[in-house]
Amino acid sequence: MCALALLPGLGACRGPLSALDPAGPSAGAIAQVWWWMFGVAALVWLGVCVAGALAMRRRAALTPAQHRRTARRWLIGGGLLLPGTAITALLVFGSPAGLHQLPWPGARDAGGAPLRVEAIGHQWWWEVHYPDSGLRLRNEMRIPAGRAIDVHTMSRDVIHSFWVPRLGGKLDAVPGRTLVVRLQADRPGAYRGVCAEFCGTGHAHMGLVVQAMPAGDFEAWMQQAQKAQQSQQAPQQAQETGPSGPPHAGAAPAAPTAPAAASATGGAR
Ligand SMILES: [Cu+2]
Repeated sequence: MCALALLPGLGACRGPLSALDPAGPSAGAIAQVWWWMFGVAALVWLGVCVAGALAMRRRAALTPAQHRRTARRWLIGGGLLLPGTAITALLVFGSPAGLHQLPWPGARDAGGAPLRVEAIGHQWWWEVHYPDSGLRLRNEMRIPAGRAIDVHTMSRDVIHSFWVPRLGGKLDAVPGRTLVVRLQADRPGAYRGVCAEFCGTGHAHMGLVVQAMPAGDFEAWMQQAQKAQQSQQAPQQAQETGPSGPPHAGAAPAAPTAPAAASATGGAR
């Protein structure tokens, strides 16, 4: 009854940072596993309640033979069958969900070849780099809706964790390593992301927004952003006399952050 009373609270599972409100196949696979685990855990909890009630019934004392038989049943049922079934079920349902988060070729590339984007963690902001175009954004990632995105995570200082709950799994950004997670947004919209690994005093404010756009709009934005970046870089290069260091915390790293062509993609939920 207590569990049933909590069911209305499940309405709170929706929201901009809820992994239970998926907006793409990668996040959907994770949510599916979560609901299976929730359902099975609820059944186990009910079973324990029933077993507890039965155990408290007044019963005649067991004979030694009955005691041995009961102990054997618990050993086989609770020690072998139950964990064996649970682990097998977890592998059957969990492994496909894990595969959804990996950059496997072919499986879900109906929207075209996966787009490679780099998410580079800094204290305390995200640098988003498009290797194909050289474009860089700050705390913002633009992607085409309906197309797989392979996010390569890295870090320039400490360990961060890249996570856009409604689009896919969480992945650490580790100094000296590059890890890859596949995201996808089924529909255009704005999806919030966070750093999910404590990385210092500014950690709580280390968020980003993923703007999923219609494919045509994304291409148009990319071309416009590249032109804007080139026009910005030209006078900068003329003024600079030394090598350019890393961008300071208050500036976007040589990148337009919000070209006008990419503004109408819907609001964050
Ligand atoms: Cu952090």
